[in-house]
Amino acid sequence: MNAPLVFAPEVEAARRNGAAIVALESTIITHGMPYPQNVEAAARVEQVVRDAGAVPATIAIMGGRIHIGLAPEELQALGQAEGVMKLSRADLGACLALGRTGATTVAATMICARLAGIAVFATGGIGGVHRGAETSFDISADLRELSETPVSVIAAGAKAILDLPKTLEVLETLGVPVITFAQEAFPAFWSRDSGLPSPLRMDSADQIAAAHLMRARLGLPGGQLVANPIPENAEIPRERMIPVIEQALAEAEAQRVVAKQVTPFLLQRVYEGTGGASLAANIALVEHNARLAAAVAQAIAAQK
Ligand code: PSU
Repeated sequence: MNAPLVFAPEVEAARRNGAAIVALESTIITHGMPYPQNVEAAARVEQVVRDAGAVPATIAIMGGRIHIGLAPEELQALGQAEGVMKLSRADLGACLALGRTGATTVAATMICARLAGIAVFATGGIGGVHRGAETSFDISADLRELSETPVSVIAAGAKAILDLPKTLEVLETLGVPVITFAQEAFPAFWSRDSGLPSPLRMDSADQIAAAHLMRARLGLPGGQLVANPIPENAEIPRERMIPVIEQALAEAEAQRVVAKQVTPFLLQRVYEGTGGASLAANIALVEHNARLAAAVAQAIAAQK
């Protein structure tokens, strides 16, 4: 393979020294949060990773190359850019070939992280099975990527705008380990408890690292979904989220929002419907995930 990768100096040094690296995605910056909170949050998440003893590598596509780690000016530019492509497995190659600017979703970030030799990736929430998928067929490519690409993804579960029971069913069918950190219930992004039991539970970064490395020893392809519940002091209880989400879904249907626009549309409507509280919660949970990801990346480096 001869992928067009370019490493930020901080990431390059970490690779040379065998230091722990945590990949971070960029769709959350361009399509998940408004400017300027998106850039501020991305910079803070990078700092959380550093403070926790690992090196952050925010991934994005610019000028025909996969950037593994962004300079502060690049992050600023990306956070304000118009017409940025939202990239998944299907369009990553096309974006690079055309020299366009692209933000990587969970699926595309996993692909790039693997190319860069990075085992751990922190985000907010993965994509999943959308409600009404039985007629729309709208299932995020994030799910299949988790079954194919050996990266552990630390998220606060799947976004609660999705059909969570169906999302867990598809992950099970695809053979993706779903590990919730330190509780029995699978979390629901803005809320700690989805009301659904988690397939697996682990209580330490060492256990998560050991499970990651064991899959490789067994020759099993694919990664792991590590669901890290949002901190208690930042959560929005499920009862408060349900009507906001229902309203957002009804508007999406009325306006016939489809395909890649669905998730950004719903996140924006939920932001408005909660008077901005969903954004504060989203930022808190990403930072929380970045901290756990740094611990898992260090545990993998130590156990290797
Ligand atoms: N986490 C967040 N906000 C986001 C996302 C994750 O806190 O916006 C992005 C991720 O990039 C994820 C994408 O891959 O949402 C899912 O989009 P879709 O449902 O179209 O696959």
